[in-house]
Amino acid sequence: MDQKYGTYDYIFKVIFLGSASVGKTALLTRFCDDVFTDSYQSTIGIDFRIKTIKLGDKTIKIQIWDTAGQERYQSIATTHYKGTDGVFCVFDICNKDTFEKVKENIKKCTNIVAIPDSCIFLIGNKNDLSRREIEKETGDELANDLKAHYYETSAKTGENVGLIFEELCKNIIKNKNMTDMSNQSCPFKTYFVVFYFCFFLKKGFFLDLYLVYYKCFQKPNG
Ligand SMILES: Nc1nc2c(ncn2[C@@H]2O[C@H](COP(=O)(O)OP(=O)(O)OP(=O)(O)O)[C@@H](O)[C@H]2O)c(=O)[nH]1
Ligand SMILES: [Mg+2]
Repeated sequence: MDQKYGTYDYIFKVIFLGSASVGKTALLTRFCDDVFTDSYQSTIGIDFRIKTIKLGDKTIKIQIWDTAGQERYQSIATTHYKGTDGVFCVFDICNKDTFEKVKENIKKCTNIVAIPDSCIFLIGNKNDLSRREIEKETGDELANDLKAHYYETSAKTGENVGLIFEELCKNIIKNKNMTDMSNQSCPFKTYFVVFYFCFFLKKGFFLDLYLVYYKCFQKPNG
């Protein structure tokens, strides 16, 4: 279903989660500005950017929230989880500790907002480095376990950075369309049952028929 708001078809809220220094801000900066810096400046609290992309004939505005990995800012981050459509949970493939925090990071978010499994992406970042501690298969296994998707990226080279945003947006759209369809089919079934109930009771049949008809065709999800 089209959601036309001005010059774009969809607007989604996407959030980056993960331990400190895994490359959340670097991925965001690579995606929004196509630049990378080697210096590390930890995010304080939370930050956000907006980027518009084209997916086929649809224009999608993505509101990207970048949380701080440092523990002392976690309470600030959790207040911004509401309304999230999709999640990138990032770990550093060269740092096992950050991989072991993944489940905890996802749980903190999904305790506050319900996010479909298909809209949770596990991201193994820094795959330009050779000193990896987490193999690709291990990342895949955890993603399977979480029923999430797994991608390896490099904010440094830009590998897969555009792809993860496109794939996440596709999944969010797919999920929203499925939800719309199930919301629309249900009221019709309900009114159909009410109609037959009225018919067999033969009480005020024509009035009931009129009410059922009116409610069914007035609006799809009324
Ligand atoms: N080689 C390499 N270095 C990276 C990559 N991504 C990030 N870095 C480096 O890792 C360090 C941390 O990156 P940030 O993006 O600031 O990490 P963060 O996850 O935002 O950290 P917090 O804001 O503290 O939560 C920086 O020095 C980056 O240059 C990558 O893909 N490859
Ligand atoms: Mg950061």
